[in-house]
Amino acid sequence: MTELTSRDAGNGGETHQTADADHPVLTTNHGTPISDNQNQLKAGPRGPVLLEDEIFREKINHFDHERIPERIVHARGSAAHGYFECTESLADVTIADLFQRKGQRTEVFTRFSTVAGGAGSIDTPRDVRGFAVKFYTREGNWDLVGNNIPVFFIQDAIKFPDLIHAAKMEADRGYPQAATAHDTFWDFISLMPESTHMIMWAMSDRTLPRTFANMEGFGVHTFRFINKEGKSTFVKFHWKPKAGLASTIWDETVKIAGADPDFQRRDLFERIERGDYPTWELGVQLFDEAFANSQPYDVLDATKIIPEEVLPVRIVGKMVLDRYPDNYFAETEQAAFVPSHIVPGIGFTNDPLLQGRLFSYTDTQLSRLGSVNFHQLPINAAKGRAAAAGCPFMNQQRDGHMQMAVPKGRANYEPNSLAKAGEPGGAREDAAKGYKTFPSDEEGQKLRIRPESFADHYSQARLFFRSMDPAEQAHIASALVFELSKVSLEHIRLQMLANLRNVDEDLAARVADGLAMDLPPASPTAAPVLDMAPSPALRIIRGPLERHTLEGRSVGILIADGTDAAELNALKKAIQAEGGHAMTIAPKVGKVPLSDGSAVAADAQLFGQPSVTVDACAVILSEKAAAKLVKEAAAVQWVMDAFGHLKAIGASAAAKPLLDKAGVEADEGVTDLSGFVEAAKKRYWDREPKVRTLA
Ligand code: HDD
Repeated sequence: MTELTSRDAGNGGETHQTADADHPVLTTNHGTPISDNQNQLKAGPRGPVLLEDEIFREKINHFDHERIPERIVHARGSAAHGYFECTESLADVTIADLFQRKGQRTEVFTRFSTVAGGAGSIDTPRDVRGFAVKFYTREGNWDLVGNNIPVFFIQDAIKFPDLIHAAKMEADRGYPQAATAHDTFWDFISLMPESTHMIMWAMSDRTLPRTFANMEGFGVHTFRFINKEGKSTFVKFHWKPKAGLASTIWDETVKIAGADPDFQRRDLFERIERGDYPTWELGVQLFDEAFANSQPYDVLDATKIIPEEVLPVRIVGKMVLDRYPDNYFAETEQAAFVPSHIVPGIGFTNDPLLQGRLFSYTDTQLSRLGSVNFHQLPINAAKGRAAAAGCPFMNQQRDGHMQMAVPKGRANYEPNSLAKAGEPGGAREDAAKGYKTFPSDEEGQKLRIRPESFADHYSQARLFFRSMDPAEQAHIASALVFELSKVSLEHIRLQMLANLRNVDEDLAARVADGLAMDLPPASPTAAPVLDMAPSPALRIIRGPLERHTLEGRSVGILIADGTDAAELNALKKAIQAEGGHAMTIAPKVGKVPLSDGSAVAADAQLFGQPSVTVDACAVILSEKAAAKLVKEAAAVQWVMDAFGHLKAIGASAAAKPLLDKAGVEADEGVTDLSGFVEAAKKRYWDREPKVRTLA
C-alpha cells in the first residue's frame, strides 16, 4: 500500500523546497535526514498528531530554549569585528604584545550597549553607552570593558546592585523601561553625592550619541602597564572617534525612538556595508606615582578624570570595525566581556570599583551562558599563541556543561610525567613569559572603609559643568528639569537641588526655576569644593572633537513627482564627493517621475523616514508637488523637525511654500541648493534659542 504523505495532500506542493546538488539534505540535530519540514506526523490526513514525531519534538524543544538570560545590565547591544593597529610602539612601558610593534594588527570584537534597558529596548534612551573591546592578542584575550563616559556613578562595587536596581524599571510597576527619569533612580542618586560628577555627564549630550561611531570610549579605571624591567606605569585608556563627537537633541532623540528603535544598530550595519568603517584612535594617559600624588583627587577613585589639559592623551593605535557579525546570537549575544581577562604587560590597580568587577563578570557568565566552558564559544575563544598550536587554551581543566573539546590522553593533571613533548596534557608553566602580577607593596588593617582621598564629590562635577559650551550647559540644566519633573516625590527633587548647589549655583537656580521650586539650602560637603581649571576637551559642541564634515553622515533629499532631475543628480554627486550618504525620500517609494521624463526609485518613504534619521535635509520639489505637500503633515513635520533640530536645510526655489508652512526662518543654515553641501556639515546651535526654551 502507498503511504499517504503531505506531498500528496492539501498544501499544493509549493511549500516544499527539495534537496539537490546545490542544496544539502535538511537533517535533525543528530543527523537524521528530514523528508518533510512542513507537517507534523498525524494519524490520517485530518487526524490527531502523534507524540512519536521526534522531528517535530526536537525542533520545537530547541526553539523553546532559544533565548538565554539577557545581561543584567547592558542587555541591549550591537557589535562588530575589526582590528586594532598599533601606531606607536609602547615597548618602553609595557610588554603587552599588541603594543610592541608599529603597524602590528590585532583582531578585535567590539560591542556597544545601553545600560538600563532590556535586550529589546530602544537604541536611543538617555543612557550611558557601554564600549567593550575584546582584543584577541597573541598572548590571550584582553577585554577593555569601558563606557562612553570616563567616570562612574559609584566608588565601590558593593553598591552596584543598588545602583542598577534603582535605575532599572521600578520593582512593583515594571516601568519605565530604559529610562532614568523616575523616582527610584533619583532617590538613590540624591542620596549618593559621589554620583554627582557622573550625573553631570549623564544629563549632558554624552548620553545622546548620534551614532556609535560618534562616541568617545574610556577604560574609566586607572590600570597599569608593566615593562620588561617589571616597572609599572599607570595608564588610562581613551578611544577617540575619527568621525568626531556628535549628539542628538532631546526632542530628536525621543522621535528617533519612535521612528527607528534600532537606529544605532542599523547605522553600525549600514556604515560597514557602505565601507564607511567606524574608526577610533586609542590614546593613553601615562603617569607615575609622583604625578598621582600631586593631584587633588585619588586616581583610584573611578568618579574622577585626569583632565587632558593636565595630562595630554598620547595616541598609540587605531581601531577599525570593518565586519558585521554573521550571526547576532552566536557572536553579539554570546560574547562574554570580562575585565579580569588581562594579558602580560597590563595590570590592575586597587580601585575598589575595578576590583569588584574582577569578580562580577566571570560570575555573571555562568548564569547567562550557563557553563564554565563559555570560553570555548567561538566568539570568546582566544586566537593567540595557544590557538596557533591547535587549541585556544592549553591546560588541565576538564569537563563541565557543554564541553566542546575532546581532550586526549591521560594527563589531565599537572605536573605529570605522562605527556611527552607536543603531546596532549604536556603544557607547562613558564616563569619568564607567563603573566606576572605587579608586586605592589600592600599592608594594612582589614577595614570596611573609604579613604579620605575619595571624599570630594563635587569639584569635578563643577569642573565638568563649567567646562561646557553654553549650549551644553543649557542642555544639562534642561535634562535635569525634564528628569526631575518626572520624579513624583518632592523630597527627592529637593535633595537633588541641595546637591546641585554644591556643583554650581547658577545651575541649581536654573533647575529650580524650571521646576518652579524654591532652592533649599545646599547639602553639606565632606571636603571643600575646588574651582579646578576648566577643561575644554570635555566639550562636544565647539570642542576639539566636533567635526564639520559630511563624511559618514547622511543627507535626506525630499523629492516627489516632477523633481528637477538635474538638480537632484548634481546634489547627490556633491554629497557623495564630500563622503556623505545621500538618501532620497519620497511620498511613494517605487517610482518617482522626474522633470526630464526619467524616473527613480526613492531610497525611503516619507512616513518611514522622518528627518530625525538624517543629519541634514534638502528639499527639491516642483511647484505642483510643493503645493500638494503643504497639505501633508508628514512633509511639513519633516521640514519643521529639521529646523527645530538645528539641521541645515537646502531647498529649491519651488519648495519655499513647504518651508514657510513648516515655520522655517532664514538663517545661516537655511540655504538654496548651491550653498547646501557646505552648510550641511554642521548643526546651527545659535538657532536653538529661537526654537525652544531651555532651562
Ligand atoms: Fe559592568 C556588563 C561597563 C561597573 C557588573 N559593564 C558591562 C558591559 C559594559 C560594562 C560595557 C557590557 C559588556 C558587553 O558588551 O557584554 N561596568 C562597566 C563600566 C563600569 C562597570 C565601564 C565602571 C567603570 N559592572 C560594573 C560594576 C559591576 C559590573 C561595578 C559589578 C560589581 N557589568 C557587570 C555585569 C555585566 C556588566 C553584571 C552584565 C553582563 C556582563 O557583565 O557580562 O557583570
